[in-house]
Amino acid sequence: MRVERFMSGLALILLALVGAGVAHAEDGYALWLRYRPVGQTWDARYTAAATQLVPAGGSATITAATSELNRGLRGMLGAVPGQAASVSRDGAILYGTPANSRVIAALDLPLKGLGNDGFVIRSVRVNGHRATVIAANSDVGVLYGVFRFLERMETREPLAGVDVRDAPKLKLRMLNHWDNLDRHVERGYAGLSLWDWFTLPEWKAPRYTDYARANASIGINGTVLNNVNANPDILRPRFLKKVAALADVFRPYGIHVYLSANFGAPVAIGGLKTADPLDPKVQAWWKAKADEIYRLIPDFGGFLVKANSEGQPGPQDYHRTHAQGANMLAAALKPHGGIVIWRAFVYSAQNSEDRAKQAYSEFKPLDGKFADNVMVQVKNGPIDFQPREPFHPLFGAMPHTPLMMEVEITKEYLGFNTHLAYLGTMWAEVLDTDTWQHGQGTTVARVLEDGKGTGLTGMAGVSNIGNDRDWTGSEFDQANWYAFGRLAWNPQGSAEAIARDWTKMTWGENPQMVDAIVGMMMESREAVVNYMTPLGLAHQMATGHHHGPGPWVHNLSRPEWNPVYYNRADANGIGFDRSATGSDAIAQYAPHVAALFGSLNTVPDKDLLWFHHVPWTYRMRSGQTLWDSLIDHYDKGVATVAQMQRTWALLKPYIDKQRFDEETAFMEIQHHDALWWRNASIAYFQSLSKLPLPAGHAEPPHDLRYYEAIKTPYAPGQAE
Ligand code: GCV
Repeated sequence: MRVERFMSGLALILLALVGAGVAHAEDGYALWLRYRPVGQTWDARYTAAATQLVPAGGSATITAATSELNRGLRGMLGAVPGQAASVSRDGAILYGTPANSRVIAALDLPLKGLGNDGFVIRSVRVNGHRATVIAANSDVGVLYGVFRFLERMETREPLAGVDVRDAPKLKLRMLNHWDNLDRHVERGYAGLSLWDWFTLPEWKAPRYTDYARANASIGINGTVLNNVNANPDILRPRFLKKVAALADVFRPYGIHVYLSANFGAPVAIGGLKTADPLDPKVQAWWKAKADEIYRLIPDFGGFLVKANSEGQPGPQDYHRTHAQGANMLAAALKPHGGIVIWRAFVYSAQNSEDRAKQAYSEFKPLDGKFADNVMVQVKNGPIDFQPREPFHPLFGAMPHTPLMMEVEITKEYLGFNTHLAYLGTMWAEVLDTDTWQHGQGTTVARVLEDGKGTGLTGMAGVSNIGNDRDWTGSEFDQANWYAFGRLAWNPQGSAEAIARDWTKMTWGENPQMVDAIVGMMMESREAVVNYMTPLGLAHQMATGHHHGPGPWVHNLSRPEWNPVYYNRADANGIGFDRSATGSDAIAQYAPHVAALFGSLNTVPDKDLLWFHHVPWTYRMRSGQTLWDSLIDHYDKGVATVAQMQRTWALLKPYIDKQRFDEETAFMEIQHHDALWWRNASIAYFQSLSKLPLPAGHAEPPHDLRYYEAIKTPYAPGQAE
């Protein structure tokens, strides 16, 4: 969708809207659950469909559903309908399970096959009255149905004749918080951690409930509370009580709590001399720890583990495999129904193999060797959450192991909170890609939907949530939290449809405004790719904090932490040869995919420099030289941001001042940063290629030294 398309129409519509009244100031706290008044067009219709609430059952989850209906209907219709024990008038909303309501049971709704979390929303007749029934096999399913019902109202969908039947395609839909016990959030750009460990467990801040509401509204059902670079102290009794308090708040909303476990905990806090997974004392320690946790939190989800990666301890410290480590923890959790999520994000400075190959090399031989309550969590791409990566080869290579895909909602490599980058398109791109594992059609989404006989399927998102008033550090980053939940519920969902729903709920229903915002969102991630790392480049970010460009950096202690490792640029050309003549990373993909990526004739332009080293003068399929095309992409990225700024400026009359002003300022920052990226990258690559810029493209205003000297002290989100 092109942003320009909306521009001319917008200008006209704006004229009509001026004078219609400016929306009142908002601070973003309400997220997409704003429940703003529906206005004249919908008022009568919705009011007629919401005259009475008839809950079935009295669980905390049904109580939460009732309070959400009250909140939503009060906001949208201005009044709360009365509550009744049975349907006694037209327009009742009846919600519950067949087990708790004979009326719902008698309706004989198609609940079979919907599992615990699916639901049906349907217009029915009960006791001779028109009613809407929201039914499920469990109370949590009912709650999801209630949120979907309210979302229909927020997005102004008709309620009359409604007939929705839906269930999540993945079982685990999980946030991973990289929150430390001192409340610093690694790669967090929205303030401190939400978890106030110091005042827990006594003070359960109301915000914890709002966090649970927001997650439940998009189907998220698990949360890992602490950083994968895990402080073992989280497993001490003092902290477990605090964890239990949070679990109590989240339980009615169907959210299970998980913890990142430090593999070295038996030594660090257990007084043992070893953490060797085959040592019976170590096994007994973890078993006792699991028992202790489940006494406090009966529905505890399990452990997430980062082992033997970036300095974290792990089984390899004792010459054991990742599978031996994972299975030992899995045995401790198994009697309680808990699971282990073991991360495949491993690479080593001592290993000279192409970093993109190392996780596959480590894990592929372990396929089929994990216990049936272990999932392997694989990042979307083989390196590390870059603006664009090809899909991780493990998705096509572990036919016997349930895989969870990990994406980074927080924008460590995409400009932090101030760059507008809608990540729904990025994740959908990966999910829709065909691994060819079992022939054509084995997309990453389908791989995730296959529990390999264990029933375990899932997707995890590294949270972008902090204690900023707007939760995520910017309005548009809320969209990424929302999109993550929606895609984890349905990995085959449409990024554009999700952006549209979010936009209507977050900014308002005016169709032209919605089109304009959705247009911006749909182009935004590609803009970031273009001004940061076009044509398959990756990891060109400055050292440590990853803010701003550093394509020249070559002196870090670990080779694979240096941007030059990835761009391999020299006087002759640029790009990482991962073809058969290079690192042969393509061989980790199915033959069809390997052939596609491995040949210069077929590799998509967007992945060119990821898989190939080519001369600066290489002829692209477009007829341009690579050099000219590279410059074009940088400029296109900057131009798209400038276009987004113009579109946004036109939206001023539609949007409340606080949110409008903030985004205006953030876009200024983004434009400045995009230019910085463009100029610094061109200055560096030109120092090697010695080629002139193509006609019509401006020289960088400063020399390379100027860009190399730029520092960003105290950038947020850095570990140290
Ligand atoms: C939690 C990247 C990030 C690290 C992060 C790591 C991981 O390397 O820069 O901050 O550590 O990924 O996913 O474990």
